[in-house]
Amino acid sequence: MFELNRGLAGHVRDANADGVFPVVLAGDCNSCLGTVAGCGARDLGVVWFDAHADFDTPEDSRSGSLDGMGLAMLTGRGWDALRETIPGLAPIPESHVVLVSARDLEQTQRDRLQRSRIRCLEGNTFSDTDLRVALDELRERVRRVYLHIDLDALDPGEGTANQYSAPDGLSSARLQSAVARSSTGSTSSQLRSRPTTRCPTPTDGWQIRPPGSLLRSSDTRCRTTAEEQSPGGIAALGCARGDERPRNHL
Ligand SMILES: [Mn+2]
Repeated sequence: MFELNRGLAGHVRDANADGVFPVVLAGDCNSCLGTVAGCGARDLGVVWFDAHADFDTPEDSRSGSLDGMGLAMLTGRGWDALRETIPGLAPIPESHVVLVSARDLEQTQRDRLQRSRIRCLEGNTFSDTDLRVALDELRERVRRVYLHIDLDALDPGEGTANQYSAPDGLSSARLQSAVARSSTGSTSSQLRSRPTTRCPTPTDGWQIRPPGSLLRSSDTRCRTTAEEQSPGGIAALGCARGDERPRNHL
């Protein structure tokens, strides 16, 4: 995973240097590490859509799942030595993170979140005003936003993104609206990238690319596919194999 993110950081950095908007389609939320490293952590905020907090460290995880540690690592907790091997990666302050739709939380995970400075808008219980206030406060602290979308933020009634989907998530319309709000006022240079996760089905015709691969705006075929299949600008996930569900928590 760390080796993959070292490579991803370089691709994202190159895309930014070329003036290309980076959209990372990944089957693993830990792609956040290489993506943020490639964009640079300075003045960067994070809006993280996910049914889960991904805020465990090896010391406090009960599952041992590395995929449940992405946001913890991004904010500077756990795997210190290996994180340092990702060029350009620096911790994002917790106060620069808005976590949206997390609800599949053990009590210890909930307690850790509450002790942190991460702003959490839980499940589908928050109002549009709650979201607007959280985003306004974030914009006062940062100049750019890294938008991370794990599609298990969606309610299972809308679609099942992975085997860890949980009830009481967002409707598709609400997710798209929230993503749009998160992007409002951002230029392509301010909204640095949009990693997304989604498990494609064999029949839906999405372009599949290896985990961590990068779509560049010059790649007309893939860009068009993502836009066509994802009205509202929510892009797709590339899984390792087209008809295989992710085996790990996203
Ligand atoms: Mn998740």
